[in-house]
Amino acid sequence: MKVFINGKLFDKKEAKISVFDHGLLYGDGIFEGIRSYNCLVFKLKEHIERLFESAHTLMLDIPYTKSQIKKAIIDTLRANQLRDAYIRVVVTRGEGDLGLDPRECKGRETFIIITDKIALYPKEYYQKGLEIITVPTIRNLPEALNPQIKSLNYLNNILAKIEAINAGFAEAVMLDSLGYVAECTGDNIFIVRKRNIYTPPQCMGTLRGITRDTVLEIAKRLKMPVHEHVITRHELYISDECFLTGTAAEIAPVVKIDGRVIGKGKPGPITKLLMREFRKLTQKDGVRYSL
Ligand code: PXG
Repeated sequence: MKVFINGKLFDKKEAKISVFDHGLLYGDGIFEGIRSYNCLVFKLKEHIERLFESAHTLMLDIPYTKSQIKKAIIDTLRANQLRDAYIRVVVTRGEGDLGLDPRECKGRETFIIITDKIALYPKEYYQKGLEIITVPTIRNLPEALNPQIKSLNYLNNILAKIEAINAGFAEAVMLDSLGYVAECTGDNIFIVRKRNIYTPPQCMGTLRGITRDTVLEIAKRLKMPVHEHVITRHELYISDECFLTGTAAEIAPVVKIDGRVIGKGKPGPITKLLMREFRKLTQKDGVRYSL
């Protein structure tokens, strides 16, 4: 495997950065998780835009233009001969000294692209649906560390993931400080009730997921009523269908939440329709590259 670091491709074994990198020392950096399907990079523009938005708020200078990043991603995919890939773009504050002050990172920011084969969730998750739980750790407050910044500091989500795993579940629903549903540890959440589709508004302590936005677009195109609206736990429990969205998960049906069966206890018809439409889109939309 070849890894892109600051303009050069390295073999996996040689792909190393400094222990003084503030990405490691403080989680001071940002990332994007992107996918390509059959030589089409899905929603590349949107991912690069979100990367620049995260960087803007953190006052992190990305040492490349958007089009240079696009080219670097495609060059790395080609170097690895990957048709279907998971692409991780990481920008850290770079090498500094042992102090928080970002001004001490005098070198360039570290820019990394790792591409690999995709590690999908087990197939049965998609056929049978997931059982998930709400966990005690609340999602970061937007006033503290806004979840819309896709930063290298994922401890908030990792704590929630640990709580789910300890309880024997694969995924956690995180609530906000008022007890409303925010999102899962690496996915956004949707419910369907009486043929209406609901997802929490992006201001409610959630990442503005690109898969989330894609699902909203698909649903609107199919003339399904969609609502970006606060969701309570009660509304989760009484929903007819529930599903999660994310670049890694795509659309994953949920059939049980906190022991309550959702709908008929199997992936619902609207979820399955959206899964099919999403799959179609990934096969035809995107930035094409040749190997
Ligand atoms: N919420 C959170 C907290 C996320 O981290 C999403 C929602 C979904 O966003 P997208 O834009 O992907 O629809 C994410 C995305 C990984 C990985 O390797 C994590 C994500 C995406 C891809 C890979 O852990 N998180």
